[in-house]
Amino acid sequence: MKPLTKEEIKEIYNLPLIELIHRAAEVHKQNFNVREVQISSLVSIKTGGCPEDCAYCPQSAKYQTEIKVHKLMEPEELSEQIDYAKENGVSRLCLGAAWREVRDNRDFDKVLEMVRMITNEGLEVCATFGMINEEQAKKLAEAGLYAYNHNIDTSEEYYNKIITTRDYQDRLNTLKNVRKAGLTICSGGIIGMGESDEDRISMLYTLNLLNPHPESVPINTLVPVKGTPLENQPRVSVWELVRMIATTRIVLPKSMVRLSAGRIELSTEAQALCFLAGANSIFVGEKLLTTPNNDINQDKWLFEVMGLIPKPSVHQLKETEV
Ligand code: SAM
Ligand code: DTB
Ligand code: SF4
Repeated sequence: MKPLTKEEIKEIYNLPLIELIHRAAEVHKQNFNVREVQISSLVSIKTGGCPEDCAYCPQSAKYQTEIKVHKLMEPEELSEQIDYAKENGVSRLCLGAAWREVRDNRDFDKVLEMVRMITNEGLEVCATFGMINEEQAKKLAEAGLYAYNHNIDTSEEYYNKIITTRDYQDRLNTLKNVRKAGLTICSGGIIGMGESDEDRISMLYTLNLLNPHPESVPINTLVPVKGTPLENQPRVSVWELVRMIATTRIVLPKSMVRLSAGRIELSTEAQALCFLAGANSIFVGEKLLTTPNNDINQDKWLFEVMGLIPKPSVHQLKETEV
């Protein structure tokens, strides 16, 4: 697909909201079974103490936050999360580590073991470990990793207001390495960090230049955490979130659009509007990485009311084809 220009994306973004939602819903229906929503859950396998200075992040060692720092988990400790996934229709487990980059050491070997273990259980595994080189991405792919999450977070123009310890190009290089290893890409961003509409448009422009498009695009709203530089940032309105989701759906028509951090602030009606505007993936479970997430029983109720069904993992689909 030919990438859209910034102007074209701007036109979509600025459509009257009702028109925008209708168009997004159409695109959604053309490309997906609208009843299916991918359910993922997160496990923070190494928490806090990160040397980067991402202004939104409670896990940066540069800020005094109330999180519990924890060294890398042992693979055996994952069994509880695997059981939870199986019991709750979760098709993807996303492992998060507060690292600047992956290092070739014993911890990396342990992580490879975790990826093998979860893949063997028929779940898709996604990892978000910071920067990686091509060789490391290949090792993860060989262990069975399905996706790598690495968010571009915001526009190229706004990036250095949020992070100074790495630049935008570092992010894009990691995404290239991930692609070269044959992994699928999960990359999106955060709204509500003080960026302008232009920045949101510019972020979607960058994502749409990736060829192929990222298979998965998380749209997070900032969770302001005490102790971080963004702790007092006002929350974005539901309408801005719906506008962003709908634009993402139209610009990246075949990508899974994930309603990610900040979902706990939304009423069930607001979440329903997000699904209507093209979101088709969520995180479930008590916590995201370090912050609270929605109640699973409420999520189940919402699925029932709207007639949504959990999307099976690629491994489960293969099994049913045999
Ligand atoms: N260290 C790795 C990295 O930065 O790629 C992986 C973990 S990092 C916590 C994953 C993503 O979580 C970030 O890129 C950011 O988009 C999101 N995130 C972190 N803190 C957040 C917050 N307070 N609100 C919303 N999203 C957040
Ligand atoms: C993403 O885009 N959002 C998830 C996942 N990818 C790793 C993480 C959200 C983290 C929110 C803050 C926290 O719980 O620490
Ligand atoms: Fe947080 Fe990841 Fe930034 Fe580290 S690199 S501070 S874990 S977002």
